[in-house]
Amino acid sequence: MMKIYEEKTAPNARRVRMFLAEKAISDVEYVHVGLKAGENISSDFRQKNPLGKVPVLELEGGEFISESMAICRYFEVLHPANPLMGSTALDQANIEMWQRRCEISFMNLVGMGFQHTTGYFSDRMTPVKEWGEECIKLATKFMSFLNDHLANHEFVAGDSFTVADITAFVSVDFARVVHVRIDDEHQHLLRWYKSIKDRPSAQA
Ligand SMILES: N[C@@H](CCC(=O)N[C@@H](CS)C(=O)NCC(=O)O)C(=O)O
Repeated sequence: MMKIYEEKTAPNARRVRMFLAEKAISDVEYVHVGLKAGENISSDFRQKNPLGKVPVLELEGGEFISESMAICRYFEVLHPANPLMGSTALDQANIEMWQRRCEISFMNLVGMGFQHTTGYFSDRMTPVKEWGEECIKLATKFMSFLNDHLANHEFVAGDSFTVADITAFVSVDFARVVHVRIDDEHQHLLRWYKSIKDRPSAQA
């Protein structure tokens, strides 16, 4: 059976679990990797991913794939029904554009905000509190931008649920660790968030 090395609370791991739940793919064994304990930076784990990050997919043939979006892409190609990464060239480009916007200008900033303000990984990096605070500010600004975008769009990348919604949704939830929540005035973002939260995959 395929394996996914991950930690349940890690947002990147959640993106992959949500993606697989949407695709109804369940023939995967989840293997816990303790991040705080540094199991992911052990030399053994670096054989699976030299960057020492989760999630990592191990195929039955022994190949390893890391990077959440690469893992999702692998499953998208094998299970094209219910496309989450687009079918036409235009759809694929639009979804990729929004996925990257959400990942680069939101998810990664929340992650840096978390790491640099809490010192959670201070055994392996040097936290810079001011940088963390700036990242949180920028991530909060992105939520406002997303709210405006969602005023005219049902989903992040057009008319249907896609991987861009997964990245944005997981980032909103993860933002709680840095005490950022959706502003009551951001009605469009709230409407969208509630609709995604109601999907069974949000519990994955
Ligand atoms: N770009 C990577 C990011 C992977 C990543 O940063 N994973 C985090 C968990 S969400 C991790 O392994 N952190 C442990 C560490 O930095 O030591 C992806 O999309 O999978």
